[in-house]
Amino acid sequence: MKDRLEKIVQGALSQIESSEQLDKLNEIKIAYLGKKGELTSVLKSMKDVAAEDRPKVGQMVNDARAAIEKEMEKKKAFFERKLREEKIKSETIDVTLPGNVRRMGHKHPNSIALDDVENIFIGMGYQVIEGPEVEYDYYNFEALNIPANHPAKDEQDTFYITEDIVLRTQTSSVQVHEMEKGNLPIRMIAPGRVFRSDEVDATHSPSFNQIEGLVIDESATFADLKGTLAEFAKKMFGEATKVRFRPHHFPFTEPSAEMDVSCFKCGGSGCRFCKGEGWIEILGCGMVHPRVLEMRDIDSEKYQGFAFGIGLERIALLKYEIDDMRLLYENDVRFLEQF
Ligand code: 2NM
Repeated sequence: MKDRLEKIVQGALSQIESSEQLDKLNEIKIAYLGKKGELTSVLKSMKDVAAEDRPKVGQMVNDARAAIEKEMEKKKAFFERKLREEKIKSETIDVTLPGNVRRMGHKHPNSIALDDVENIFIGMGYQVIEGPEVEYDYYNFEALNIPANHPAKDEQDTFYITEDIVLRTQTSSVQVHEMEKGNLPIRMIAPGRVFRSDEVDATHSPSFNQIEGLVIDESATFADLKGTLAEFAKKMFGEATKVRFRPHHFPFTEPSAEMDVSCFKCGGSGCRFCKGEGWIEILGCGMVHPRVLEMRDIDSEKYQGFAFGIGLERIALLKYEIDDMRLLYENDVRFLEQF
């Protein structure tokens, strides 16, 4: 009997020893200590043991059970500790790992340049006013003193919808609408898309953006025009920027001029950026032609105004040193990400 018990205990202990997970322990428990287990069957055979030996054998069976249970508890505690350690390890957060990169959206260089221009003029008390891209020939040309035989009206240059409706070629049409309202004085800029029948190349596109400015009051002079645009140039291209005005011709202004800024790359000494000139052409401007005022029933003896037109893409290309206008329209993310 003693041998049998020892064998059972040995068998149980070696199985416990070699078990590799919690489930296995349960199987061992059932196999040895369960209702039909090996140790239980020993107890059942007690009736065959002589009465005087029964207490001793009973004690031995109890010791065997205790020995197996003790080892089982030890192994169970070992498994539980191991599981807990594995769980803690798998849930550990390494706060020193680099973060997941989130790609941010970017403003288009045109939008950045437009925001800059708008903010400068808003700071000088101008209103930002928008208007239609499809316009009557009258508002786009005639009201701006552009005669019927002017080359700009040629079908080669202008997109015609009908004989008297066009895609606007300049945003001055918005200013004609504003003058028509008759609320003087006017101090406004009109930003927006304009259309000209141009072939696409590094400096041309059939659709681009303009910002046209208009001031009309009882005292606006060419000196005000120069002071305003010189201030704009400083704010836009840096405080060291100088300006110069060259006589020009536009049908809607008299006198008219083009304004250059000193090259903000070389400061005016001449470099590749300004093609050795030291100056870069930025905009056209002038005093509003009296005929343009009179057509809108504004008394040109009492009121005068100045106006200017800026190409937005030209400013964006210069400011960000982009050498091909087409890049502004392709919306290649690799390009846009740089701004
Ligand atoms: C330019 C150049 C010079 C201009 C004129 C007007 C208006 F409506 F008052 F007649 N708006 N914009 C103007 C003047 C535009 O663009 C190069």
